[in-house]
Amino acid sequence: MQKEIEKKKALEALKEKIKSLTKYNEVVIVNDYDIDSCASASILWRILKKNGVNVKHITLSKGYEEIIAQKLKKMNPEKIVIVDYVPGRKFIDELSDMNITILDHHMHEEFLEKVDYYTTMDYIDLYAALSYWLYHAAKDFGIKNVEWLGRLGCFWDKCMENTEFYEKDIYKKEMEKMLPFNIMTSFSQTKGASKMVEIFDSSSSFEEAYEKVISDYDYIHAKKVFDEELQDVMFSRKAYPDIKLNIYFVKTRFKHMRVFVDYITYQSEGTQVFILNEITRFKFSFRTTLDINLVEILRKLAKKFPNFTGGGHKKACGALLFGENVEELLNEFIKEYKKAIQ
Ligand SMILES: [Mn+2]
Repeated sequence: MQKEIEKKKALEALKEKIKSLTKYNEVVIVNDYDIDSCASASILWRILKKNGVNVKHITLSKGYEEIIAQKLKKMNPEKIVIVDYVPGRKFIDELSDMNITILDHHMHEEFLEKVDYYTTMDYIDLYAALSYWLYHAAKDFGIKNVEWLGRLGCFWDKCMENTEFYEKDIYKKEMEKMLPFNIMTSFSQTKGASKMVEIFDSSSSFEEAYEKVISDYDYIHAKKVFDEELQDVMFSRKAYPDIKLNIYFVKTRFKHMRVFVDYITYQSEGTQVFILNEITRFKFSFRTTLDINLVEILRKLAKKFPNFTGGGHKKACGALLFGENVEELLNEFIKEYKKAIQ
């Protein structure tokens, strides 16, 4: 009951935010590379367009913030809306003269209060995709037929269980059908995601979007690479069965290891850590199905290791380590992790 009230509050506040966006003549929507972010961008695009706003899309991703900041300055739109993405401090400072709104569902970050900032987490401790919230808000703005986008977002943000979309074994049952979307957006830094948003905008059903994805030349190439690389990733596994922990070392031509992270964790129980060696830094993904808070563990690690930074959701986090001390960090992680699962 309490949850229902909070859910309603989160939704009402989101609708207020959207309403404030419809006042502008031109809006640029900035999205991340993942499916939820692309789906969110497409739902918001539909809503704003229908309400007379001139809307453009831009895809962002970590490592591209400087380029995109310059691009946005040149475009100089009346309003910038960032969906489902937590930008770096520098990005926010760089664009301090511009009119920015952030629509998000990650854990609240204080430094984002500098701009107009909305996260569902301020209203409800419920992990649901941003596209899920936008799908539910869309009806009020005269947009129907976007349930499939919210559903896709929930599937790839792995939060079906917190929504009406959940059924038993849904991840296993639908993996093959959903996988092409994730492969397409993860192969390139931003190109696949831009294409994904375009496909979402121009499709009126899941089936239509699916057909467009699987017949895309870039997708066909990426699928081949995915099949080859998956074998190596599985082979790299270091298992700690007594504490339900697996550590994977990823080597990939994909720009985002998330495609492997998702594919493996969706079929796993316990906690999975993925490490990608990017030469100048190590990239981490943490996932768990256990009742622990990964964000808290990462915050503790960041205090001990100044060259380590990370965050995200309780059960899914990303992090970066600038340096060589991976082993030391992993040992510390295992120590904190053991405390947390007790
Ligand atoms: Mn998301």
